[in-house]
Amino acid sequence: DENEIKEIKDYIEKEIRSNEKSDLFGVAEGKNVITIWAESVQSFVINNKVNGQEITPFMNSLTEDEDTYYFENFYHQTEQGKTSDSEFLGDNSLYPLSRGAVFFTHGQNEYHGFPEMIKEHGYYSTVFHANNKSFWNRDQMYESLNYDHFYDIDSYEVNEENSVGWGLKDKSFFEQSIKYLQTLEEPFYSRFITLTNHFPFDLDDEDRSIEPYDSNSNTLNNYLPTVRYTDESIEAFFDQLKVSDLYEDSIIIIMGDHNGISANHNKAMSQLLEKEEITPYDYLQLQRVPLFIHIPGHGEGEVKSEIAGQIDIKPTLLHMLGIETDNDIYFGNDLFHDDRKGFIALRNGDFVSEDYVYTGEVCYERLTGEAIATENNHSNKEQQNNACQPIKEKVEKELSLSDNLIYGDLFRFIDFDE
Ligand code: GP9
Ligand code: MN
Repeated sequence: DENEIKEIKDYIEKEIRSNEKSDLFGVAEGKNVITIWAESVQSFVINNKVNGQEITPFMNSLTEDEDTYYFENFYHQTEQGKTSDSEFLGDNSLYPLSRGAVFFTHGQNEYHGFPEMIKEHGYYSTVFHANNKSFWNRDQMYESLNYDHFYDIDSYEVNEENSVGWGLKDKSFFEQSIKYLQTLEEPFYSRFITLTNHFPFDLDDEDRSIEPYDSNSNTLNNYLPTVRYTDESIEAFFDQLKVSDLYEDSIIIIMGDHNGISANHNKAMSQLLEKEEITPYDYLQLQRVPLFIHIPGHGEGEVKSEIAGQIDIKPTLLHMLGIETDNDIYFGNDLFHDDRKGFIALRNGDFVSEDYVYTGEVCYERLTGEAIATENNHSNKEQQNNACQPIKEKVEKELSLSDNLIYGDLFRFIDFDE
């Protein structure tokens, strides 16, 4: 175990950690951290119009807001654990597992997650989500991650009128949550996990502000009005935060948890995106989900185009709070740093770098989508190797180091106070 831990620490020192501080280090020191895990929201809806109508007017407005950073090349990195994988990535900056859900299989491990680290700085951590507390083994994992409280379905009034599909509608969810949020001792960290924009995207007519899309995929058709509904619920939540006086003392993060539209709907998706077909390159690019970091009063927000991923959330937020990560174990980077490792690994071994997209064993130019070579195309094998192979090796290495930490429950043996 000692050798494994040393190997991991050495890797992080060499490949991940930066010795400089980002410009935004400490920008949110002592502020509340309010995160919204936006169920199944993908980036293709942002600033996109269908039938002449905006899908997400509120989030679109945030892309131009002076207090907001919008990351347009931000990827989800989840696998079978879906939402729970995205929570795991966000809190730990470790990779979820390639099969099963780490929330289930390793919910009793020791971790050194975001809630635990900020607790030492006086933070109280909560999750708000209107589902059963044992779903995805959340109650167990949240305890391991040192959350102080989970506002689960028992904290909400759920009835026929305010529910649809999977349960409580997002608007009612946020409305009912505010009273709890107001009682929390500050500073706090809270994650709000939305639900309405979940497959199969059921929505009552009265909640539809835009019409469904018209294609051979009912899934994609119904996705648009439910995404709009979630967008409206987030806008209303911003207003509620302002009214309740929590807004000025908080930073607000909105992140898509994973894709909602699978490859089964590629035909309809190509119609919506006005493309001839959805290639494997396109499909990988569709794994982008929005990330917004909203800092009231900041005034320097912009659209960020660098590649980024869910693995980057923990170090980014810690640094914004002015908390050092010198001894921490993590595989992401501070998104406000230029000194980054240069790739985003998806859990299946596909990856994106500033120059390339690698998926299905083909290496593409990231900006043009043009294939550099295929594995079977020997004449171009050398080009392929020069381009993607060195990154591929790093990705494999990094995923296996993260796996070793989880499978070996190695945090038990690491002393973070030294
Ligand atoms: C259910 C919610 C959605 O509690 O997290 O789950 P998902 O299927 O997206 O993982
Ligand atoms: Mn989800």
